[in-house]
Amino acid sequence: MHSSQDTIYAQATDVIADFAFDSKVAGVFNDMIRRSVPGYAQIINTLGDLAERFVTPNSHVYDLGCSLGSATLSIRRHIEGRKATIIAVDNSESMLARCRENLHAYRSDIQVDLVCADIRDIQFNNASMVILNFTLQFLPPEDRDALIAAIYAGMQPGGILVISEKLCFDDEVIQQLLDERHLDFKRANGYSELEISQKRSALENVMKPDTMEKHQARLAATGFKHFSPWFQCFNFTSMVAIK
Ligand code: GEK
Repeated sequence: MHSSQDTIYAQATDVIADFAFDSKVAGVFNDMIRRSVPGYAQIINTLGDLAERFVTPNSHVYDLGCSLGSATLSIRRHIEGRKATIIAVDNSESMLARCRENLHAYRSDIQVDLVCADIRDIQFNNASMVILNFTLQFLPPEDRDALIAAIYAGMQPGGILVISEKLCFDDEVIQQLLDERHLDFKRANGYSELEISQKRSALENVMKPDTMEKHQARLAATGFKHFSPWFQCFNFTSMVAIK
C-alpha cells in the first residue's frame, strides 16, 4: 500500500486540536501506524492466521474501525473459498474511500461490505470472528461494556474476538517504564520530540486506554469463556477472547 510520510505534527502549533481521523490523517495513516504502534505488522499477519483457524463457512467477520483495510486484507487472503462475508466498518469517510481503493487492488472471491457507520450502531449476527484492532480505545469508556456485550450476543459459540489496544498500568513505575520504551520506539522511527509531544496532546482527550485487568474483567463479565493476551510489546497488546 502506498503511503506518504506522516509529518502532521512536525511544525509547532499554538493550539493543538483534538486528534481526528480526517483526510490528512487518512493520507499518511499507513506510515503513522507503523511508526507509532510496536508490533503492528505482526498483529496484522496474525489476524490472517487466526481467521484461517476460526472463520467458518457462510459466517460474518466484522472489522471494526477498519481504517485503510489492513486487517480485512490480511483476513481475506486466508479465507478464500469459505463464502464468508467481511463487514468492515469505520465512521471516517476519508478512511473508507482509501480502504475501498486498497481492497479493489487485489482479486478475491470473498465479499467485503464497507460500512460507514459508528460501531456502536452495528447489529452483529452470525459472527465467527470480530476484530477491534486499536479501535476500542477511541470509544468513550462508558460505551465500551455495551459494545462488547452487543458483539458477544452476535457471535457464534466458539467464535473469536481479537482486541488490540494501547494499555495503561495501575503500577506507576511500570507505566513510566513502558511509556518510555514506547517513546524510544517512536524516536527510533524518526519522530522528533516536538512531533511526539504535539501528537500526545492531540490524543489526550480522544484516546483513553484501559488496563489489561479491566479488559479481562469486562470480557469475563460479558460471558467469554477463554481469554489471553497473545502479544505484548511495551504498552501495546493484542488479546483474544473466545465465546
Ligand atoms: C488497522 N483497525 O489498521 N465508529 C467507527 N469507527 C471508529 C469509531 C467509531 N465510534 N471510533 C474510531 N473509529 C485499523 C486501525 S485506527 C487506530 C484502527 C489508530 C475508527 C477511526 O476512524 C479509525 O479509522 C479507527 O477507528 C482507529 O488495523 O489510529 O491508532
